[in-house]
Amino acid sequence: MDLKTRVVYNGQSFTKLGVSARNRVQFEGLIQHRRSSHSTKTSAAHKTIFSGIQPTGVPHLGNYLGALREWVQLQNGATEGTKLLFSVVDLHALTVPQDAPWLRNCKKEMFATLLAVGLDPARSAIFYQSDVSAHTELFWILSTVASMGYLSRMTQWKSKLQLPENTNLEDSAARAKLRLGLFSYPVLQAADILVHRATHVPVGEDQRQHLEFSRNTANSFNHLYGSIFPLPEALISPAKRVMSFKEPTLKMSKSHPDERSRILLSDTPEDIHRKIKGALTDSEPQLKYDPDNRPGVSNLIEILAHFEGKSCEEVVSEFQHSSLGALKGHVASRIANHLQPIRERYIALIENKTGYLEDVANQGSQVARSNAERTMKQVKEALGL
Ligand code: AQP
Repeated sequence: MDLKTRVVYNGQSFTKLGVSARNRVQFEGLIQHRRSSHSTKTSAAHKTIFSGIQPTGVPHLGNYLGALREWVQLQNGATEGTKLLFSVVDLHALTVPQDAPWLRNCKKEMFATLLAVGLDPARSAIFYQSDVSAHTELFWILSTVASMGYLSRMTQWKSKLQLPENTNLEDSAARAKLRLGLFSYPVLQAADILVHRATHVPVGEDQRQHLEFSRNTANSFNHLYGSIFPLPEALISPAKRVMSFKEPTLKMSKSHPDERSRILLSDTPEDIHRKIKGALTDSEPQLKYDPDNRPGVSNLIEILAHFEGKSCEEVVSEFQHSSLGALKGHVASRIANHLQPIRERYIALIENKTGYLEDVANQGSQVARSNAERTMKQVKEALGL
């Protein structure tokens, strides 16, 4: 079935995007730069790029700048032969209690967003994690080599349960609240990456710790059973941590209770202007980039810098004679203009009744399944299963 030529929305067909020579050079440069800062060597001939996002709500600006925009850039600049796999990691969403109709809807919204931002099913396998059972099969196998000590030191389970960072497993609050799924979530994430033998994983800074854990787990497995998994390298986005508009010392998050703390990719220009206008800043008269002491205004400067491809210093010098209100207005317009076509594509995809999203998901899961099964065959042979 040729999905490329079948669907046209708003006069725009969802076909493969051209790979310009410039993009290709940028991509190669990015990989090369990052490879040189790691000890692991990966063959240029076997690049596999994998990443995932949880269906816990429509993605926000942090997800976009920290992950999704990078995924699309990597896809558009990828050389022939690079494997690209992107997953809506629905099993991870189960680490907190879910309502079935809500989750079903969130999955669809997330899938539509991945296409709306520019992932191209003709180039990338886009799939739901739960459609590829090898992810959970490898999760079990990796859990037999994953270190409990390492997992207990990780921050995610503590922050999700709102426990202090120095909490350990002996702590009574941890014992009462912690479930095995939340605790072992990084093992499933390692399986997501390793089952596709990913060499490069584009993520936001908050995922660096999980990537290190994946490498550690791959190493433990390889040491015991033979060299099956490449050690995946994190491709950390330049937008490391986009901060909350209401609590700018916390990262922007889908699950924060205050919806004004984040801009969603589906927000209208009016929503965007309202949220930026209400963003918590300070009363200092002079504009200054100082994330430690002035996190609110620094967050706005950083966001603008990411959209305009400038440094924070350049943004500050451009706005040094302007009011904070003028800066806010400019940031809001910049974001609104950038997100407008994404929002239009998103709405068209969500309203489409032809089964297009399901077709793309089926196509993506077939590719992902066959890729994962090749790994599982080797893993099982190595284990004697
Ligand atoms: N604020 C952020 N700044 C930069 N990057 C971010 N990412 C998330 N928040 C920011 C990156 O987005 C990708 C997908 O994240 P995820 O949904 O799988 O999980 P998350 O990191 O837990 O994201 P949220 O928004 O905070 O979701 P909830 O509230 O459900 O936990 C990742 O690459 C992440 O780095």
